[in-house]
Amino acid sequence: MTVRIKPEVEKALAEGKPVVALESTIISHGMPYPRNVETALNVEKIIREEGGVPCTMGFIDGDAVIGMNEAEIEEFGKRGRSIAKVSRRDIPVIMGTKQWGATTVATTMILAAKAGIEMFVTGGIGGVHRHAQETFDISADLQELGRTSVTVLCAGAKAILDLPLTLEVLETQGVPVLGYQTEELPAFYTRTSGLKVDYALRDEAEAARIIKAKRDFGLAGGILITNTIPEEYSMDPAVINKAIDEAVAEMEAKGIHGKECTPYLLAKIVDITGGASLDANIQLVYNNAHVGTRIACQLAALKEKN
Ligand code: PSU
Ligand code: MN
Repeated sequence: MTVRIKPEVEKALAEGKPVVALESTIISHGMPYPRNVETALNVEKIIREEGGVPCTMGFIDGDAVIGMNEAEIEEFGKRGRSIAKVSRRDIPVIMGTKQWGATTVATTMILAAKAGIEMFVTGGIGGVHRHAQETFDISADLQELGRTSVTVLCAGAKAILDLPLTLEVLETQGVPVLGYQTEELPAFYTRTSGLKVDYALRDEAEAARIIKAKRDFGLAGGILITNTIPEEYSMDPAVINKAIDEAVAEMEAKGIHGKECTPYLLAKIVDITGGASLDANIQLVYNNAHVGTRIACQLAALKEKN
C-alpha cells in the first residue's frame, strides 16, 4: 500500500501555504472528454492565480495519489467512465488489487484529511436521491462530511437529488451548511432552491474564522460551503428541471441503481440540454475555485498569526 504525495504539495503544507484539494470523479464520470481535462487543468490554474496550490486526488495502480500531475489528469479524462468510481467502501479493493480509481467527494475528503489539507473545492456533492425512502440511496458523501474534518465548497446539490431530505441528513450528521454571501441554498445549475442554508457567510475571512473555531474546539467532521452559480451562467429552472425529471424517469425505467445513478444522470442531462448544462457546470466550478482558494488563503493567514 502506497500513498504518494506530490512534492510541491508536501512543501506547501510544511510551509503552511494554502493547498486546495480537488476530486477526480468529476473528471472521469462528471464531464465528457476532452472538456473534462480542459476544465480540471483550468481549475488548477485558477487556484494558482489566487495564490493556492492545487491538489487533484486519484488512485493509480492502487497507489493513493495526493496531487496528480498534468499527464495523470489527462489520462483520467481519457479513460473516463472505465475508471472505477471510488467512494469510501471501494478504497480497500482498489488499493489491494492495484487498480485505477477516481475519487468521489467522500474519498477526496479522506485523502485530503490524511495529508492535512483543510479545503476542498468541487462542483456538486452527492446527497439523498429522490425516492430514497424506498431505495435507501443516500450518498456516502453525507456521512463523510459528518466525520472527516475537511471543508467542502460546492454549488449546492443538483436537483437530481431530494434537496430538503439532503439538508435533513446533513443536520443529523452535524454538518454546518454555510452559504457564501447568501441565505439561499443554491441548486447547482440554478441560483435558488427555495431552501435556506444554516448561516450566510459575510466573506472569506469569516469562513476561515469558522473553520478555525471548529478545528480549535476539536470538533471532528466537515463543513459545507455553498457558492451560487454566477447569474450570467445560471440556467432557466423550468428548462433544467424538465431535463432532470426526464433523466430520472429514464434511469428508473432502465432499472439503473447504486453507484451508476449519479454518472448516468449527469451524462443524460448534458445530452438532453444539448450541452448547455455542461457549460453551466464548468463555469460554476471555476467560480468555486476562486472563492475556495481565497478562503484557503485566509485560513493560512490565520495560522500565521498563531
Ligand atoms: N455531482 C455532480 N458532479 C459529480 C458528482 C456529483 O454534480 O461529478 C460526483 C462526485 O464525485 C460525488 C459523487 O462525490 O458524484 C456522488 O456519487 P454518489 O451519489 O454515487 O455518492
Ligand atoms: Mn448512491
